[in-house]
Amino acid sequence: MSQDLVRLSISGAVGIITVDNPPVNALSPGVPEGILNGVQVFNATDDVKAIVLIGANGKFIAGADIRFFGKERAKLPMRPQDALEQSNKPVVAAISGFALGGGYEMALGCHYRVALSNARVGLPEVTLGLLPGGGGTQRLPRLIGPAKALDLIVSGRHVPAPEAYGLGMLNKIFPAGSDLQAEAVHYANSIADLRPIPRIRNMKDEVKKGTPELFEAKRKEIARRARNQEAPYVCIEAVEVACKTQIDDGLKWEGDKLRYLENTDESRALRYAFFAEREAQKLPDVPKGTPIKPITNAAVIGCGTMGGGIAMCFADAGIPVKVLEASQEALDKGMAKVRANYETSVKRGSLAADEMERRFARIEPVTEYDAIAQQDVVIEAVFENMDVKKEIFTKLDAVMKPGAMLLSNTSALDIDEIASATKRPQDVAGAHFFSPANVMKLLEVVKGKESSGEIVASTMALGKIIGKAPAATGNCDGFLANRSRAPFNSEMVILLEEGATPQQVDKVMVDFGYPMGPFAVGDLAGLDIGYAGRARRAAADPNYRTLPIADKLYEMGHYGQKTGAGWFKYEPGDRTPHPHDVVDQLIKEHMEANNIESREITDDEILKRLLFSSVNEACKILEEGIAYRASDVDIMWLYGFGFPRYRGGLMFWADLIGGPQEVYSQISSWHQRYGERWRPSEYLRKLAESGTIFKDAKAGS
Ligand code: T1G
Repeated sequence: MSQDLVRLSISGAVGIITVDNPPVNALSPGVPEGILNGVQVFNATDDVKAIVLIGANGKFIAGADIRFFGKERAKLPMRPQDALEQSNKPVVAAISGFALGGGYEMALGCHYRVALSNARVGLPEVTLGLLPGGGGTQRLPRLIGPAKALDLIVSGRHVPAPEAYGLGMLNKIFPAGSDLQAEAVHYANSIADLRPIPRIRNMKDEVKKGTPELFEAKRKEIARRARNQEAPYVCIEAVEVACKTQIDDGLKWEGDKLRYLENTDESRALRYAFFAEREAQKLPDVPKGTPIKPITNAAVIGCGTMGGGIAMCFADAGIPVKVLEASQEALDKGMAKVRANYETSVKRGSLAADEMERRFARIEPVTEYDAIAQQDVVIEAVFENMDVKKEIFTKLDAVMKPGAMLLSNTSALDIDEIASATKRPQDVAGAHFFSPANVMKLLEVVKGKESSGEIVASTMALGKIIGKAPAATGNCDGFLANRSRAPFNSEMVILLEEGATPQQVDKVMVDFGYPMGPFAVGDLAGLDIGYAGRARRAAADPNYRTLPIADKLYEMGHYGQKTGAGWFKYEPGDRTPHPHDVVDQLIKEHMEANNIESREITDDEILKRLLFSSVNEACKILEEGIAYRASDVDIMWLYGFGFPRYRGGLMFWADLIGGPQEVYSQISSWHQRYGERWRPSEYLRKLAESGTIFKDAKAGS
């Protein structure tokens, strides 16, 4: 078995160990054994003077097999990376594609590391709530120094080969497209007789730079981003251990910490999120192998905040895009905003000026529909008015080439009604971006009843191409994301009617892990959007629970930051939220008018009122088959609403705090107290009774 996953061959005096475990050469059971065997065989083969470790299919190794964490794993007589390091014949790691986690740790066990220029390396374990547990925290600081090692291990970022070479993580780079095996064998011959063999365990100088100040500064630097998390701090401590102890003691310490971290809720949640994002790509009702439409260029209708941001997504992905506005004035204004967005990134240092110019040049402003007729995909991104959208789709139907993807960025409107404005509803789908579109990763792909499998699969593929996390939904008011969020948005305001304050609610959610509190988010997005949505839902549903405090605040002209006040008050040029006396007065008047006694509302009640209301709605969405699976709900909440990733997502978190039974019991008691809006969904009741957990819940009753 392990021989199939790892092949041995000889080229002249060089033994070659090839890892071949599709799709990413993960270190699944059999692979570590195969590598260990290869080192032993070639060390016992007299004709072999040097060894190359390489991956098949243009990839090195993606790291440990994440599916096996939290489970019993075979214990090897020796870890392959240690055997590589102790080999009596020099070993060269030949890296193409990626060498990540345990993959790069194998390369650190080797004595030399060479790579193609388009490869990338890294130790991303912290993104899974782990630490590099295969020697990375002890070897990397010895190779490149603790400061640079800290940055890479605590961020988990992938490092492009040229940068990795500059950091000292690689010994040599070959041009992309080179014959890596041939180059690596040639390189191995050139170092075969060099002595002493450069083993990282013998490098003592770099770790002397590990001062207490360095580690304290790192702990301060990550404090906000790493709130409520353990792994980032363990990663810092691991590098500190590397600077203070013998490597074998450090390796043992590291291994113990890995076994601890892999059983934390934080790591379980992050590993779940990793797979949930990939599971979301799977469309049960679209046949595997459905052709993907070409996406070599694009068009966006509308160059407002959303349209401009969407255009940037294409430009950032290297795809030329035309942006169409009705008037030259609107176009100029929109393009100026796009340029300003790019200039902000350049000022922040996250984008090079020359790259900004290249991206900006990919966006071509146009004012005529004929100018976009030959584009492969067009995304309508004008304001949320059905008549305007239908008028645009009628025009698109008239001018766009046959087979073009006709997508709408609508956040809630009926995609079937939009498609009915065309003669090709099979080519229409929703591509719902979240604001700011060039930043937020979620792409909600909305299937119309006549959307073809091809358009749905192509829109999902579009999401991946432009670096988004796509997830699909059926058609309903608000689709999956906003419909599941709507009860949360209501409940937070209703809590004010009972005595909570916007600042208390926001603090609860920020302490839970959100980057911003929901009231502050409302002020940022604009309270006019919520007002329109509530009016639409109230018109459609006589039982809709209105929010008089929110409506009055809007009707008084308080739209949030854009008017200097909303739920909070803002000083000019300062986004810091301050309590808003008008809101306090509205709450007071509401409670007096309705004879409501203010009561002490606990933080726990606030958290569960907001999140359980959305769990219940998500169960209805699953029951109706609007969502394929509960983990898609989690992808929407992680990437669309900033739900803290180390809690896995709305449904995964609900499992952690008791699952369907706990949620059903709590919601049932609120149903007694508050009436219809808290009626538990049938689907939730069945989950509670069947003992199923949320994260495994699928569409249908
Ligand atoms: N384990 C198991 N499955 C994996 C995997 C892994 N490490 N990486 C990818 N897959 C699956 C993935 O679920 C998908 O499956 C398929 O491979 C293609 O993945 C001891 C503790 C390598 C950059 O964190 O970042 O080593 O959906 O769609 O876009 O110190 O996969 O097809 O069924 O993502 O080309 C550290 C995780 C592990 C790297 C490729 N390593 N992987 O991206 O393909 S912990 C990582 C990735 C560790 C040691 C520690 C990406 C990729 P399916 P994909 P891609």
